[in-house]
Amino acid sequence: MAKLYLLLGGNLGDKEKIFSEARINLHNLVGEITAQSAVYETEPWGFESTDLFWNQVLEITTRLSPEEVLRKTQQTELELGRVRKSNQYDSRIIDIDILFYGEKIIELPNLIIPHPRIQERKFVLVPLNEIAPNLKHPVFQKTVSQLLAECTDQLRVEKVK
Ligand code: PH2
Ligand code: MG
Ligand code: MG
Repeated sequence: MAKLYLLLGGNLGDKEKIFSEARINLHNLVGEITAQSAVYETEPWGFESTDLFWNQVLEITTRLSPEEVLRKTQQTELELGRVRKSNQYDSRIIDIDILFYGEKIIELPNLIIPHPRIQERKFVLVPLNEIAPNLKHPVFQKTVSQLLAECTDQLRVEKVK
C-alpha cells in the first residue's frame, strides 16, 4: 500500500458536480480517500482567463503502481469529459495530477513524480498544507509547510464557502 496525493483542478462547467464525480471515480478505481482538503477557488496560474479554478488535494491509500494510477486518473479525466485542445495551459473541465506517490522519485517521459511544479504554485501548496504540512518533498528534502513559506506565487487562493 502506498500513500498518494492527487490534485483536482478545473475551471469550466459544473465544478461541484464534476469534482464530486471525480472523487467517486478515484475512490472506486484508485483507492480509499483517507484525507481531503477544502475546495479552493484559485486564479489561473500561467495563463489568462476570467474563469476561476477550483482546486482540491486528496490523500489516497492505493495498491496500484504509479503507472496504473496514471492510467486511472487519465481514464477519469476522459470519462468526465475532458478534451485536450493544445499543449499550452488552457481552461479545462477536470485535470487530475499526481503530486506525490509515497517518497518515490520517478522520471519517465510521460510521468514525473513528485509533480515538477508543486513548489511554484500556491494553488497546490495551500490545500496540500491543510492536510499534510509535515510531508517531506523527497527531492528538495523540505516539508510542505516550508515550501509554502518560501513560495513567492501571489495569485489568489481562497476557500470556497
Ligand atoms: N492548472 C494548470 C495551469 N494553471 N491554475 C490554477 N489556479 N489551478 C490549476 O489547477 C491550474 C492552473 C495546469 O494543469
Ligand atoms: Mg495540472
Ligand atoms: Mg494534468
